Amino acid sequence: MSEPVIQSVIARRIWDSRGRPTVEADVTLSDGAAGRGIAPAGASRGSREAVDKRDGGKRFGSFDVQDALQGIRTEIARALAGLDPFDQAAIDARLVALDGTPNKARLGGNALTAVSLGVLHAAAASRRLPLWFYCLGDKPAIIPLPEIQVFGGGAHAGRRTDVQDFMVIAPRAKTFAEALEVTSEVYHSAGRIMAERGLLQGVADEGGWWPAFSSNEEALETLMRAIERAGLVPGEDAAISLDVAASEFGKGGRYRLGLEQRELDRDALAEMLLQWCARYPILSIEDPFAEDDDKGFEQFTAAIGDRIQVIGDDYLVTNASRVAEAARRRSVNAALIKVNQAGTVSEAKAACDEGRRLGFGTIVSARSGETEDTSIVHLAIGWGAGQLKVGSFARSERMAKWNEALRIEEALGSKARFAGLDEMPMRRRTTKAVEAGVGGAVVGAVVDRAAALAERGYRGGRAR
Ligand code: 2PG
Ligand code: MG
Repeated sequence: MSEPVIQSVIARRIWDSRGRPTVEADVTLSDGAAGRGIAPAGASRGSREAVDKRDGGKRFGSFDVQDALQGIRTEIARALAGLDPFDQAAIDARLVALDGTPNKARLGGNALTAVSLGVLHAAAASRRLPLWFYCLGDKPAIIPLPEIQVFGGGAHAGRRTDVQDFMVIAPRAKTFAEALEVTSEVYHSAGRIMAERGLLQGVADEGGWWPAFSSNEEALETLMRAIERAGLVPGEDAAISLDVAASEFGKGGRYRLGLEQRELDRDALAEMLLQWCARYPILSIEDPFAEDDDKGFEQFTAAIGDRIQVIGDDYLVTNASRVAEAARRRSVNAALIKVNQAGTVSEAKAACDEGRRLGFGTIVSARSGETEDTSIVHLAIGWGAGQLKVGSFARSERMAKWNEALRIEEALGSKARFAGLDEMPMRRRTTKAVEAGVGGAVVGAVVDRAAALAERGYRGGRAR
């Protein structure tokens, strides 16, 4: 029997977790197998990301996607008909060439993402394999470490805090299931504390508690109390991970903390973050500086990259060349991986592979605008990423993904290894890009101060 080819691509508008239009593509093969791809949407985006095609105008807050759908129904459907669905690289190269722009603006990153994922799903369906298995092949399976949001701020919560995500990681968890148990306790304990303090205002875009704090650090303190209130030891049972998303409030080396009504320069922001790392059990910080601040990233990673994970999100935009350049500069030691930031499955996988090759931590991530689609969980396992970021521990567009990971972990049983902290760059250490070293004199002095603070304030995973 001959191998199947792509027969049809159908596009429709569906609605995302913010109630905004998004693109869904159904791809059918000549053997009857079908796959569905859905584009998520970011709110805090890097300027070098693939651009979504939106209609503008008055309808649906200018977010409608009729033009993107039209491009799929005409040009894209015609171009893919008859192609080999198992050659994802060729499919994606075809999509990129068809679009013809550096940022996918003509056909839209949302259109390309949905179609690219749709083809991948159809190919897996044709082979009668779950997506994770189709992507993994004969490589060993690693169940990723989850980082899960407790408070959501920044662009996801009316900028009630400047820092966007306050998350937890469960360092002692032996399984994904255990990591979720720890998270559940911390999440609900944080909600109870917020209620008691009269600060409970509902949830932010990714399901984390909508913060009503008067400083960014108050969120960290509350998170510490939440961990303790849950009967857990901060730093041991539950550690902290931040997404500063600093491009949202900084440019040209200057940073405006709206909540605290103050402006910091690069060194002052570094000092604040290093002090937080000394006072709180922080294991990971994403986008600590704005996307244009190479120097901030370099100095910060030199100062603390041997102890914590420093992730580039808006900074790297899931681009393999930017990952390689960041490794050369030693400006981060981990890469966030989002398919729609690159615009196709193959480009996102290339960024993930490049990160793995260079000893980086790699974190497959959802967007703030999501759907019931659970593809990213399969990709995280299929690509051996080691870490997974999906948002918080509420709302079904988030829980669908955590639950999917539980099912895959169960299906794999003893055949899978839970990554735990092992896939974080501090543990991997396979590259010079994450070697310890102290950068500029300013940051060097800050590190000494941070070390002194660590002695006094925070030690061995226990707050004093
Ligand atoms: C991020 C993501 C997910 P957004 O910054 O990492 O939290 O947010 O999808 O809005 O870019
Ligand atoms: Mg981010």
